[in-house]
Amino acid sequence: MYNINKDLANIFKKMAAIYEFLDDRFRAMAYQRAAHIIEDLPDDVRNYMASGKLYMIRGIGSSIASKIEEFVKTGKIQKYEELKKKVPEDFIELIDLPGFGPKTLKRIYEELGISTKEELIKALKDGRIERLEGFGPKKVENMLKGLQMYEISKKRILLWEALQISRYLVNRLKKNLKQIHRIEVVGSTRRRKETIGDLDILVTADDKDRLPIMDFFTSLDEVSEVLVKGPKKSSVIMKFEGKERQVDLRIFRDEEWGAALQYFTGSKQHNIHLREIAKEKGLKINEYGVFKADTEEKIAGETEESVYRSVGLDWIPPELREDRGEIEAAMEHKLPDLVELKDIKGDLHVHSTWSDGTFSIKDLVDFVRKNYRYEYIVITDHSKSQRVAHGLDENRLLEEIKEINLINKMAGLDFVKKGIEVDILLDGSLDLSDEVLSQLDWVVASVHSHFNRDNTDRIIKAMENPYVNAIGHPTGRLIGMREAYPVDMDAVIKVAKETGTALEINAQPSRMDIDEIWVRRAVEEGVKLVISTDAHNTGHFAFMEVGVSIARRGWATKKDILNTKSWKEIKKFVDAKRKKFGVKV
Ligand code: DGT
Ligand code: CA
Ligand code: CA
Ligand code: ZN
Repeated sequence: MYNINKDLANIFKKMAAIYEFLDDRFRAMAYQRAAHIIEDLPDDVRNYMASGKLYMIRGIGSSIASKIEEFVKTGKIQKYEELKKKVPEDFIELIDLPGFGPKTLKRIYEELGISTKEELIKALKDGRIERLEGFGPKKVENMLKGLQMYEISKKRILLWEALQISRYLVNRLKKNLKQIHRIEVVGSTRRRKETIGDLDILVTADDKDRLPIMDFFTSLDEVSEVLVKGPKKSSVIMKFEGKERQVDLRIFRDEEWGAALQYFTGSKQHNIHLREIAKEKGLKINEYGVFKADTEEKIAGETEESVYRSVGLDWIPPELREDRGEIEAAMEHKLPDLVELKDIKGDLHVHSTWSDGTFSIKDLVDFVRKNYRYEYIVITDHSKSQRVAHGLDENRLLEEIKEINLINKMAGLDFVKKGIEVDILLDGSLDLSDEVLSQLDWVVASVHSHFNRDNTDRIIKAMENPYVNAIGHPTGRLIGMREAYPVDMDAVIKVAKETGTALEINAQPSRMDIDEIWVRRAVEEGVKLVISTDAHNTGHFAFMEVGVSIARRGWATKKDILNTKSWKEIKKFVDAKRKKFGVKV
């Protein structure tokens, strides 16, 4: 079944915001905390319920646990329905947007008598809100931007979410419909774009089985509306995590599989270019196959390879199909040998309970050793200026180093590496001394403040520190929430190369930072990249998959990604930088 923790967490966040609006700080905090705990649970709450452990989750009181139970059983929380009636209806969707929030909305409601989204937008634009005490033009600009990003994010979901939904649907269809011969998710999800519009699923089956398949698909629990229902194509609206998604299902014959797969994977630009090439060769490509233009004779279509081969191309990995030079490369047999998930040997950015992670180092190690074939992980907790994240000062970091040494010693391994995610301060200096940084195996430096200013100089200065090995989430964007801060990435890439510093591809689903465009530029410039999950709990290690997708979409090969290498090689990278700067290795 589809994991419902996120749905629940979203409801609890809304409840927290409403309580805040109603000046009930105590309950607001309790629900906020519950939302975070549920988001971070490694397992679906229904499994906790089934095994009788729901009332034992740390930090969840019995009143909240009973609401979880109610939600699982009825799909609703009565208390939430009651609370919603106590604030203006339109505020429910706005109340947790960046720049809005319960306090802001409350003042707008009380001081201007505004209670609808329409009036609110009008007041943002005509200066009424700007004139409220403590608001001003900057705040209003941020609110309008927040609203705009929210409207966009409603239309597209994150790749990670699309993959979870797709896999859930594919499993349901496969399990219940033995008539299905082949099934694949196509469209932008198969190309692993960072955000996804609608979901496209392709299957093959015998003609007589088409209708029963469509009957099953259009009557799934999650379907809220059937847009089109036919024997070849159906489109429905499904509801996941409170968001509406369109899902298209198309049925083809087995002999058409490759052509349909190719056509519906897209992208549109890639397909257009491919068909131009076919035309020059006197061929015609459509979703049913490749045909001779004059005689209509079918010459390919059962496999995707056959479609590409028919026009003289190598098979092209879906991640590259954006018409950005991949067709030319396939023609010359020069496609890059893209990095794969199985090449990854470890994770270089992991948080533990020493800062804001959910699990102890010991638990993280046990989990990773059990579930992944990694050779190492690096614990990189936050440094001291991240107060809300319980960032480490020099003394606590030294304590953490001791604990790591002990864990390694007891296991007779050298699996856990000592690291830090050190804050880059406003002037580009770091938040911990070189003395202590020099004792670490790996240092990630990140910007976590002053998102409005140009951060180029700050990041460059950090890269000039001999102990900094990677820049974490280099552009600071949060998809659908916060744009990248101003930063000259070309300059950053240049200095990364000169100093021997790696750039991070942060695999957190809403970060995907750096993006595919900058990955490709870094690869072209010969800058080393790392793919890191920035894990704050054990469930996050799985994000590596989408990090690898971004790398692949940026044409990265195994040799471009440092964490495809053994620790010995990574140490060489670290030592080379220290030598270059003339400090002790
Ligand atoms: P999305 O849904 O906005 O994230 O992006 P896609 O790429 O999944 O786009 P979608 O769902 O409209 O169509 C899926 C694929 O089907 C698309 O990548 C290429 C193919 N396709 C759909 N409609 C057309 C069309 O009118 N012309 C061409 N050439 N291809 C199409
Ligand atoms: Ca699509
Ligand atoms: Ca579609
Ligand atoms: Zn960070």
